[in-house]
Amino acid sequence: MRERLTSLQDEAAIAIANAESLDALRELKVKYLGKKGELTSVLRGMGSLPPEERPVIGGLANEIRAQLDLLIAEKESAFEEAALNEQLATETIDVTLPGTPVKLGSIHPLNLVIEQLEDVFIGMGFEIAEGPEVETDQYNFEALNLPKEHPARDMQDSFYITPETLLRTHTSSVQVRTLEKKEGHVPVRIICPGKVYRRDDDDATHSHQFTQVEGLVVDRGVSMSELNGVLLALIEKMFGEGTEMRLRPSYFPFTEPSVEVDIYHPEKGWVEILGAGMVHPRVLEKAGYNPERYSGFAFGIGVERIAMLKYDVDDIRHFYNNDLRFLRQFRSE
Ligand code: FA5
Repeated sequence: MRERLTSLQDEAAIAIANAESLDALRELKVKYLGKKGELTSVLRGMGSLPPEERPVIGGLANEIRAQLDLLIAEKESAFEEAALNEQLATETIDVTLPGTPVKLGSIHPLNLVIEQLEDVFIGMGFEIAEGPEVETDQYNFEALNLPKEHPARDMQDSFYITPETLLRTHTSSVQVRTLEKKEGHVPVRIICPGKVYRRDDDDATHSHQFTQVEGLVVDRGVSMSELNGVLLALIEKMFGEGTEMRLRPSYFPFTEPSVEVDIYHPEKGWVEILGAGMVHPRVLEKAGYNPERYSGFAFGIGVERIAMLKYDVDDIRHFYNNDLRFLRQFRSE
């Protein structure tokens, strides 16, 4: 039996050494070491051995199994390494090849202008406030000194959702929300960028949905000259030093006095960009601020108008059409 085992060992060792593939190796493993393999079948004859020889033969069989296992494992890893080397050789990546270009978008010009306005006002100590686009009649009109049936409501024809809820017609609704939040404390110094909606007919300079940036300052002793200074700083930062600005007397029920602000464009002439004024005492009072003690100014900037002047856009509708030929021009900003 000893000879059978050693000759089996030699035969298996040669076969393993000559195996040409991983599959062949696996077959050899089954053939020699498997449950129905040759080593097992030799060992089945152990019963016929004298009892004192059994442990010796058993020990030899185990040694042979361990040795063949080792040979197989070594050969297996040699095959695996060779396969990996081949894969590495055939699949090398040429890092000098040009990559697939990633298509980069651009910031929308209206957002560009909003970001620039935010920078200007944050530099002057303003904070950014927010308010809802679906607004109550109370905040959009009533609290701004615009009771129902007030003729000035016609200046801002609205999209109503219910008799008491509408799409806000201006960002001025955030004025009262901010004052209420501040609960009578000063200073109040905020801007609020956002979308607004009106039943205006669309044309080259008007849209039924557009963007405003509201501003509000309330403190002791705030004056019209401070408003003038803030507007001048704004216009110089946005359009460059020496840009001409003019204040025209106007009317808003929530400011007194009220002005509209135009800037001069060499080709377009005077263009209105915002409405502003000193906060009406009644608005302060309704929001819990004593108008004897505090005063303030507010303004509402038309973002599209600024963008049209700054980037020479001749039709407001370009901002909403998502034409890539238009939008790509703002890539490098
Ligand atoms: C108002 O909306 C006031 N809430 C502004 C204000 C705020 C006054 C605070 C006083 C104090 P007005 O309706 O004029 O005002 O709009 C302000 C700006 O929004 C205009 O100067 C203009 O630049 C822009 N605008 C108005 N209507 C449209 C429209 N249909 N399409 C595009 N821009 C518009």
